[in-house]
Amino acid sequence: MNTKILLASLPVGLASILLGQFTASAVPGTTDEGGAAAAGADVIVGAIPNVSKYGSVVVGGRTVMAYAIGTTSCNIGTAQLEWFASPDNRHPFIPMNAFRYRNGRFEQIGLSWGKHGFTALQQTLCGSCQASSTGNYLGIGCSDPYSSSLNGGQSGLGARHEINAATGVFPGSYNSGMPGAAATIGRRLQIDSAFLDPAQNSGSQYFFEAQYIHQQDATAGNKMNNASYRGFTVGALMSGAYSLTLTGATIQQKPAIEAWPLIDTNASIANADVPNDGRFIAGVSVRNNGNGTWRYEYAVHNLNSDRAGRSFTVPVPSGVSVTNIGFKDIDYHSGEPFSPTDWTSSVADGLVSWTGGAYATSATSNALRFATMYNFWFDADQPPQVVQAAIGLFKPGSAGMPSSINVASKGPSAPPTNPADLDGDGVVAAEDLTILLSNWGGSGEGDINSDGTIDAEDLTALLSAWSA
Ligand SMILES: [Ca+2]
Ligand SMILES: [Ca+2]
Ligand SMILES: [Ca+2]
Ligand SMILES: [Ca+2]
Repeated sequence: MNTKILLASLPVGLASILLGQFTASAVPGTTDEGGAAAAGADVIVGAIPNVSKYGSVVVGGRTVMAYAIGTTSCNIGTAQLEWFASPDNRHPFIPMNAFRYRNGRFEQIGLSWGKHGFTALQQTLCGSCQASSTGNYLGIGCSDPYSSSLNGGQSGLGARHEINAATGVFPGSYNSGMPGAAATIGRRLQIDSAFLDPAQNSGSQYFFEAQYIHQQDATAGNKMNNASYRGFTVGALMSGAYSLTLTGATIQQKPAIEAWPLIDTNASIANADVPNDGRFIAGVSVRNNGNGTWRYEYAVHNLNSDRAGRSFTVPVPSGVSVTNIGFKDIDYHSGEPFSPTDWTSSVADGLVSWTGGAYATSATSNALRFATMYNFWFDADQPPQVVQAAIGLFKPGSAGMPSSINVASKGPSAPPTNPADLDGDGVVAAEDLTILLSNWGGSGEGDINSDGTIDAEDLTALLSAWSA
């Protein structure tokens, strides 16, 4: 009998005592607009208390290590939260993720299928609890613990592709047509050993993230605060997998990408909400390479958009040299139907773009789906300025809905203009000389050295800047 089932069979007060309840301060919820909590049920992840490891399996030459994290949820809303076990679909779906910050890049390094919740206990992690009399509801103010070993139970993990994270709606009976779980790593939070190996990861910082997806919470307008994160460190290799140790407090109601600006002073993030859908969060960090180029690093996290992302574009003014374009996604596993094919990049029409397959071609093309983060980067020979980047959407929206959304970001600024290029056409040539001579002896256009007179000095400057 596992802890959850044991505790569920006990009176509420006794169960809390047996759990040795850790405490956390109650945190008010926020609406999608950041104001006071909306009325209705409002689930959050109150704590990520523990981690389980399950060894590793070599897959295609990669050593894949398997983990699970515990999640204690809280209902910080004003109504009881439905918690009916499958085949009823009124329960939370709980995907788990892992991230790494290394050399200026904040990236996803692992994902699991999602735990389908069953039976709510009525505990007090987030404050006083108005307990429900049954496990079919999480009472107002109450918390419910899922240990890491429970969240790692393979039979309780459901495929992500069945989930609409924007509405929180999914089939009550999960994993229809899906293969059984592979030994050790199947369906669990899988991380390639190379992402963890201390010998290859000097200076890396790591974070776990868990999210509760729930239709009642979404309907109430309370779905933007459903992810929380917590740091971890990597220890010794034991029994086939690195030991991972949780560090610091769980940061409630924030996805892991929120850690990026806290650990990288060059980084900033911004939300991009898709009307009638969900939220993307896009981060950018720009650093001077010290050789006349700047590295532009982007991370785009899909919190709960069902339409998903199909492209990412950053404006690039003419004359900017873009090199070293890169892309990194996170591949699904354990039989999820999604393509792993990397997006392709291009520089054209004043944009650097990354694009994946079209929904019209295949509904299982590689898209930036909920609870995943993709990375994009390039070098440019100009320093940053504030720009609007754009996320192109994968699934078509209903009538009147946009096909892409903008998000505040940074991109290369325009190259400085040559003061001798008087007509601004990019070259110093006869047209510029004509302008200078026609204004000779006067001032204004043609006064290249800005001394108030158009004279021989300006002619010399123009001729010395003459385009080959
Ligand atoms: Ca919520
Ligand atoms: Ca891929
Ligand atoms: Ca010119
Ligand atoms: Ca002059």
